[in-house]
Amino acid sequence: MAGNRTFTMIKPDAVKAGHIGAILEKINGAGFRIVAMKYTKLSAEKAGEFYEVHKERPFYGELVEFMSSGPIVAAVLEKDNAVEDFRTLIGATNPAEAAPGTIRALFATSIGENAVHGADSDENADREANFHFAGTEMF
Ligand code: 3AN
Repeated sequence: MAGNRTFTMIKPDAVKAGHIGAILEKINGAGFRIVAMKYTKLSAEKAGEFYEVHKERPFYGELVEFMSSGPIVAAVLEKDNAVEDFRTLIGATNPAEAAPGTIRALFATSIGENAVHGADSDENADREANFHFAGTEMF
């Protein structure tokens, strides 16, 4: 059923700051169902592979280093219109521009360390979910 799943990560900054519980509460409160979830740490190689689309961007090295700097929570979420609704829930990439009450407005500290990732299309949600989870780990 295309269109009803998205992929997210709670990033190392938010994990380190102790925000896992509060962020999951916002996610559940917004009506998302957890399909898959794991507490894990990306190697620099895996982070580089995950963010391959940003390889030519000037912040790529910094992004890979940050995303492999500590544990993360990776999850697949389900809801009608999941990708778009989750992007609305997390707010703009730059927390200074994120709407009040969004996850990034509440928990992110900078454009680079912005608390959560949200897939930006159904196609990427699918690719990212399969990058982190086997079919037998999604329920
Ligand atoms: P989003 O995460 O909102 O989809 P993208 O896809 O433009 O934003 O960027 C992916 C990730 O790269 C962001 N979540 C952020 O961690 C990092 N990033 C984006 N823009 C910058 C920037 N100008 N400087 C440093 N890191 C950035």
